[in-house]
Amino acid sequence: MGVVNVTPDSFSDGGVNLDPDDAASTARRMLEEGAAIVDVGGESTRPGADPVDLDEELGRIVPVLERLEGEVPVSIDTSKAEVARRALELGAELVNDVTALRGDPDLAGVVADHGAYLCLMHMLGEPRTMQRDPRYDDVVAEVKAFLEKRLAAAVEAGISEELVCLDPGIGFGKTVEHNFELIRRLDELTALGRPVVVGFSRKSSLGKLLGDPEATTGTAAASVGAAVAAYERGATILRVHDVREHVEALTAAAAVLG
Ligand code: HH2
Repeated sequence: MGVVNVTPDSFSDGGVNLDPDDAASTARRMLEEGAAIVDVGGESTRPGADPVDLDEELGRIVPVLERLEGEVPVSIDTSKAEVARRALELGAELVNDVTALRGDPDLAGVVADHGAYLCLMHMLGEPRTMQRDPRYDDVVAEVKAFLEKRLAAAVEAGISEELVCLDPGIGFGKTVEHNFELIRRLDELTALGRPVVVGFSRKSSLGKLLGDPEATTGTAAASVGAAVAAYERGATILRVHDVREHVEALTAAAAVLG
């Protein structure tokens, strides 16, 4: 899954794809490089980010999706029902909701009505405050219990279980150690029986691991290392910014694993 953030403030590619022509050509390039789907987002969820209002978010993503319709498989990274509805009308197939259907009471109905795929992600708190001293007794057990509950809520709302994938939410209310433990014990999440998505790409835990305590991003090479380890432990969808590097590394890893 390639990432295209149509935002001025995303933590690693903010501003790069703000022009819809640039965003569409980035998405097409990612498809050529081997992405199966491109995740288009109009609101940054980086730590400390402020929410974006509906018109602003629509104004960012609609022109991009209009340019991609029918050409590139699209996932829409949003928590807003109205943004998801417009995106699905414009051909998106997956709704990637970092609030796991807790943000907008109308989102589940929109996903169900369109028969769309859905990604449910774990987040502790909300982006503005989530990195202020996150604590868990057992991060993996708590993330697992949360995802199980949100999956049940999605099914209850009429979304077919076969259309749902689950994501531990790397960096969303987690310390560096929490993030690595989630990947180390990923088998406990794949045991839920749904495909697991991992988005470690360029996240600050990678920069911190490599010795910069103030890092806000991580390198492509460190991202690839984390993605390959996650893949080996059962992740099926890797959400990444550097598609070519990840496709090459994962192709080699797949050949080794058989
Ligand atoms: N991470 C980000 C945004 N959306 N969705 C899922 N399912 N999983 C993730 O790990 C995830 C996500 C944050 O990364 P990015 O989109 O690059 O930055 P920003 O939120 O600043 O736009």
